[in-house]
Amino acid sequence: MINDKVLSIILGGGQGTRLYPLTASRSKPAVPIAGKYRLVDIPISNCINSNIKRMFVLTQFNSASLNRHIKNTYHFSFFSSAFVDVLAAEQTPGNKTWFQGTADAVRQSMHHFLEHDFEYALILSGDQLYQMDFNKMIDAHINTGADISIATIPVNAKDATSFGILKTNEDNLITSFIEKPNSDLLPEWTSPVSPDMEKQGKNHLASMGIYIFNRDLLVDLMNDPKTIDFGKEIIPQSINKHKTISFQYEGYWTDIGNIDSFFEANIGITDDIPKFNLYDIDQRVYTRARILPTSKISGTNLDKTVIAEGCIVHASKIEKSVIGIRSRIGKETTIINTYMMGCDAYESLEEIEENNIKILLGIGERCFIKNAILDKNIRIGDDVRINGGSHLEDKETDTYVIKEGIVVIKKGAIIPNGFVI
Ligand code: ADQ
Ligand code: ADP
Repeated sequence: MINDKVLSIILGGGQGTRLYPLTASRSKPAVPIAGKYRLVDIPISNCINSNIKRMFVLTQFNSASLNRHIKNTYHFSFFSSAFVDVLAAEQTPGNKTWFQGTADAVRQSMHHFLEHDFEYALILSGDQLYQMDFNKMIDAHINTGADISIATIPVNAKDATSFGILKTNEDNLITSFIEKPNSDLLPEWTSPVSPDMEKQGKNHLASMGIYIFNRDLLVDLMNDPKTIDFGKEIIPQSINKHKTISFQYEGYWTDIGNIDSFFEANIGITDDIPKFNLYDIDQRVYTRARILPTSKISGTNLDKTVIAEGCIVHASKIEKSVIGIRSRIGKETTIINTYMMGCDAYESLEEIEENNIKILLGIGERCFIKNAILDKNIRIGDDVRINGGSHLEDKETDTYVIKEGIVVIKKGAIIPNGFVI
């Protein structure tokens, strides 16, 4: 059964500069995560699991890879009204600019949404890792007679400055809201939270950037072209004017907007009990069914490591790492605390011979790689040493970027034998 009252709008990303260089040649929703998925699979899967099967993904760049992934992954029955459509910023006679912000992205795409019947618009962020049943939030929205609902989560003071912070009354009505407050303002912005959250020092209530709007109100709010962002204008201006309700969530939720949090979220899935549970059959994460062979591993000591399908691994040791689809790793290589995204294709023995390829796709022999993200289709030669960590300064070269100690090897980069970072 499809929830035919709700239309989902996934904010796929602006220019994605904080995730550079992973977004150098692809839009943010297409960034590969957890060895075999892409960022956009998370909100799409949450919607499918909540029976919301009409989705628009708004993105600044119309990347071929995003369209290809969505087209190849989300096939719905011919007889169903379900769809996932990508809407990229487009020039029309009335609109000559790119999306200026999140509200502007929704405004510019409004004519596409209004072709569909819906009562509630569910607006989601494209760069968050979480598993949430949206039906509970929709029920609360309807039962409280809200105009707008915002999903909220308790956070600590360190994180609070990166989020919209709000206060509620005893009926969960939001009474005040401030977008990304300075730390000196935080003492005025605490909220009563559960004893468990209190113990973790999480006594500020943050917006998760997940909103439900009643259709007519959204149409109305989008009529004002001066409002650019939900967080900066639409939400603060709606408090005390429209009935805006907080729907408090206490499960795992993380924003993966920058390299540091992206890295942490990926490595996090190697934990004994990962906070993001890919093994929950009721909360499946969907992605493209690629029909790859099983992975083949020889002589490797594996510890807390996740290996996707189609890999050929001869490494001596892999620890606390995520190894993506079709990865090839040579003998006597050690990999620690690293996210390797994998490859789009295999190289055949004929190709290697005919093209006289010296450095093969994947990682060569006797390498040491630690604290790194290896984008897709990289070629790392033999005896390469990549030792990421806080001792390294931020830097960019043709083949890699260092951000907060994490070495990011760019997509398709060739790292010669013996290279040291
Ligand atoms: P931010 O995440 O900082 O805060 P923003 O940068 O506007 O807000 O991004 C929200 C979502 O929209 C992200 O998924 C982003 O990729 C996407 N996005 C940004 N610009 C876009 C554009 N031009 N076109 C399409 N998509 C775009 C917001 C709220 C805070 C809240 C946090 C929770 O403003 O109040 O606390 O989300 O993460
Ligand atoms: P990304 O967005 O991750 O940077 P793309 O989606 O653009 O990458 O490319 C991935 C797709 O391209 C894969 O689905 C794969 O089928 C195809 N592809 C890329 N390189 C090759 C290749 N050398 N041979 C065959 N297919 C390829």
